Amino acid sequence: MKIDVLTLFPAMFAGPLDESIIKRAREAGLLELNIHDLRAYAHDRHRTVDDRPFGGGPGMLLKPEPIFEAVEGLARENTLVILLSPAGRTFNQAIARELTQAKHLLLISGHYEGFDERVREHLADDELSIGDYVLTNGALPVMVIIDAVTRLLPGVLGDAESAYEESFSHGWLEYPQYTRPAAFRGMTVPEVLLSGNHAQIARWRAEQARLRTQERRPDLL
Ligand code: JCQ
Repeated sequence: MKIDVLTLFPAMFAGPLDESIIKRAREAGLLELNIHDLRAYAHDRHRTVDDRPFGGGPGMLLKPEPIFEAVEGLARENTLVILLSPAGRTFNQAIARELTQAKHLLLISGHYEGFDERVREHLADDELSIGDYVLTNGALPVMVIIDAVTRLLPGVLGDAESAYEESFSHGWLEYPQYTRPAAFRGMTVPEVLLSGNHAQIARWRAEQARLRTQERRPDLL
């Protein structure tokens, strides 16, 4: 998969996507990631990317010209253009799976000042939020999407890492887990897990997962 990112804060992307599983995916050629500075597409020598809203009011808006020209330069026939902002549909695991089907994503990081509406109407295929809170800009949401999608690409995760996906995609929270020592500072591991009775262990885990889901995330049941 190829992912291009358009942002006012390219420096924020150095670090998080250069570690661990995402780093491995990039090195293996499973993910080709390029970060683009929106200011590079500004027209004037002050590299202006925002302006005041028609009709008045506080704040500034991202001007349409730099974003349109950036997208026209970066998008291909099969590109999915996605805006990140609190006004988008809320990202989840099902949307992450859906995005793995795309050959090319172009993710556009919003800003607290907002987009000119023509960007939404004529450029974007979709608009995503990562949750109901407000951030200073869309760089972190873009990185969240890249992380969630990349780990689902074929060949990125090893078998052990894939197992967790299974349990979450079945819709229940994980059951409690323990490793050695069986007794630590007087805190002990549930007896059933030490019993060697695998059928009983499976029943206990299913019950614990259901109880925990009922308690913490009844919306998932
Ligand atoms: C994304 N949840 C929160 C903030 C406006 C118009 O674009 C904007 C983008 C942002 C940054 O994104 C978020 C966000 N999902 O705050 C305001």
